[in-house]
Amino acid sequence: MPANLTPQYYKLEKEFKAERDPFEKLRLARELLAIMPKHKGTDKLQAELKAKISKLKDQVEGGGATHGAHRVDPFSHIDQEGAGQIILIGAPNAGKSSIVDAVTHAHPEIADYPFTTREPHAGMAEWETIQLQLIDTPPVSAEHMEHYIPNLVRQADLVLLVLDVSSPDWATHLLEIRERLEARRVILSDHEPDEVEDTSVMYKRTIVAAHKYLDEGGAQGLADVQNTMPDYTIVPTSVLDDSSMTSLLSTFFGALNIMRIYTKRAGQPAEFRNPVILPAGATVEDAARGIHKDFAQKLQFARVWGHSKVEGQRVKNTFVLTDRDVIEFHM
Ligand SMILES: Nc1nc2c(ncn2[C@@H]2O[C@H](COP(=O)(O)OP(=O)(O)OP(=O)(O)O)[C@@H](O)[C@H]2O)c(=O)[nH]1
Ligand SMILES: [Mg+2]
Repeated sequence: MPANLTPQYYKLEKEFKAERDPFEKLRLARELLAIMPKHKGTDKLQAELKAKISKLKDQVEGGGATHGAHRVDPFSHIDQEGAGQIILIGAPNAGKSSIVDAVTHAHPEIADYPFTTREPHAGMAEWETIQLQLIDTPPVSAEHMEHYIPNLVRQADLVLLVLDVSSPDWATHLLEIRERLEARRVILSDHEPDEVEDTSVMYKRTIVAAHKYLDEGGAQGLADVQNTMPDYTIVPTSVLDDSSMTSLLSTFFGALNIMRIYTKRAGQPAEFRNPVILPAGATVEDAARGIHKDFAQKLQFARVWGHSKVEGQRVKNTFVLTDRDVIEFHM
């Protein structure tokens, strides 16, 4: 019985065969299985593909000890730390490492020649009472993009697209970066749509750093970026302007759509150092669960102070919290 595979299948299969990165290969294999027509004629193909998926799964999950050690690409995943993971993407020399150097304790190599950064590196930035994780990456250009970059972008909460606005080349670089990522089904976007028709495509919320805006030509470049990308949040940045770095971190916090909830024990002051980080719109019950999974079940009531226009009132478990609320749980 003929398999009757579609042109779409053959196209994807070609991509699958050419892909070297195991994470991406696994994703493509699952996609292939999903679009494969399911009938007698494809039974053998389906079984083969399922075996490949299982092998790739072992590989990316670091398992499969019984099958011998598999080499896993060390750069395809960076463990999330802090309240959000932000990946910096940009052309060679745009200033990505300089930004990471300015706002975190990491000290990446910075130089006035392109392709200085060879590997991704994470650094933690402190903003008010929270920590944000920034990932510095090797540059993306028309000639080259490290194969793991799209995966890192997929896994991050937010992208910071770094454009050197003091150079008129920023527009060409923007186009090249977009094209490179779109070829790997990652679309930099001013917002993440609620629904996407093609689930293999990922839209990633992107903030733009109009970097080196204080340099010669920077003011014009900034204005041009604002005109070209009217729907994006654009932050003028320069390592010569400390306040621009603080604005950047505060913009990240806003775009992450999260809130900080502080806890207190009855009769004691609130603990303002380690907030519970929750998605905006979370409830008292979500906050309890965020601390411990048993907490939510045992919870009798809570009192909330702060920005939700309540001052220590008893509230229901379904009460919707606001950023910087203080909560006291009663079990
Ligand atoms: N004038 C000025 N120079 C900057 C600024 N930010 C970075 N630079 C300079 O720009 C050059 C490139 O900076 P990097 O931070 O290494 O750029 P990168 O994007 O990490 O470069 P690659 O690792 O090659 O992709 C260096 O000479 C920096 O000193 C800035 O805000 N203003
Ligand atoms: Mg760099």
